[in-house]
Amino acid sequence: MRLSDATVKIIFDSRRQETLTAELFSENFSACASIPSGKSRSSFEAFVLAPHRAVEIFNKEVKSELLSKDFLFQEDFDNFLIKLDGTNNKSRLGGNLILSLSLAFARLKAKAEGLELFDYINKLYRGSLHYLPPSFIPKPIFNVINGGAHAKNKLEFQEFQIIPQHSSFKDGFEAARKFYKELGENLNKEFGKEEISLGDEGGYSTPFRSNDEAFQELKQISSKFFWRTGSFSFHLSCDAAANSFFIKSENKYKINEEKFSPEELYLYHEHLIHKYSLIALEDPFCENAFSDFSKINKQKGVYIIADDLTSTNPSRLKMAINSASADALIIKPNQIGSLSETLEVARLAHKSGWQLIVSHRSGETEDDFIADLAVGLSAWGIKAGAPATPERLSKYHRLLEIEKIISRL
Ligand code: 2PG
Ligand code: MG
Repeated sequence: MRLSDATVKIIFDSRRQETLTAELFSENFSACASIPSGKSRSSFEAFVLAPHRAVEIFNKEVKSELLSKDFLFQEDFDNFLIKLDGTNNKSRLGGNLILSLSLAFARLKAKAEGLELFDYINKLYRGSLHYLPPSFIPKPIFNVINGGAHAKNKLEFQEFQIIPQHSSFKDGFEAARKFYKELGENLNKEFGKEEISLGDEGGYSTPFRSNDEAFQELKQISSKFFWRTGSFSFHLSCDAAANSFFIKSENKYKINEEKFSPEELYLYHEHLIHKYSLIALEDPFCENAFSDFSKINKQKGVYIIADDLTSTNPSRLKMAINSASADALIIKPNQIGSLSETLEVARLAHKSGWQLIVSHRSGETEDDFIADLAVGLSAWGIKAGAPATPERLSKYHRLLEIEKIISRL
């Protein structure tokens, strides 16, 4: 496919920070993609180039190259940019610039082929020989209480989540909205309106004194739903994002003014997993703690999810697979910086029997690409924040749309 024009511009994300949006044009179609940004980033993520510099380098060095070529496949397009960058971590062109172009190209190509984006991704992911049309919507993981780097409160853990158990996404989404509303009303009563704000991902930020208190609140509401409906409606889960409360020089984790050795943190997690029947626990230890992850991964009945540990990077993932450090993987395209590489990581995890969870970033735009990505990969779950603010809702609204499309197939 030949491009007739290409632009990259600066827009603002949900934290009012500058980010990139790319638009690509072919003879008959055009397509855009915008880039999110993380706050609790690992050390292994693709380089993020300052947006002004990225626009400059795009106009000077990249645009004319793109317009002079004919790209038959997604991989040709992505590999061309990766080569043009020429560094290990995309520090010359920026992972953000490369990804904005890569995702816009995917949308353009899907349009040219007359495919829904999730179908286009599914075909790339499986290859035409093993093609199976997507038949379900991944479990939405709603982050309803924010802590850690995403909120100004005392909670060390970053995300306190609910996962509806409904068989349709539409019903689960409705139930999650009711849960979120009831949670807001309870917190208003307990703490007073002026003490409540929203964290970066739209979950509530309140003066809970401990992680335990936050889980307790979710458990109470979840039990009320159980009594009202007669069926078990929600699982609880969590992203501890332990990197952000790790003290490297001491090999300790700081929780509630107390310092925990990795062994003590293991026991703390074990207590929470059992007390709140957690179905998943993300980043229980810091980004290099492969063996501590392996130990907790022996726990039955709970998915141990790797995010900072693996950083959507194939060599990090191979290390985690070899040490059996987790059984589920966070997929964030901007950690690696192109769609093709994201798919490669997902394939590797899937081959090793890991579950996939496609994730947004804490600084988001209204771009809903990850909804199609999650469906295209037949992921186990999708993390897109609270069922509240517009940049989070855009993903859930696209999933509602996809559910309708799939039900007609
Ligand atoms: C995470 C993400 C998204 P951030 O840690 O999983 O929830 O946070 O985008 O700030 O890295
Ligand atoms: Mg995380």
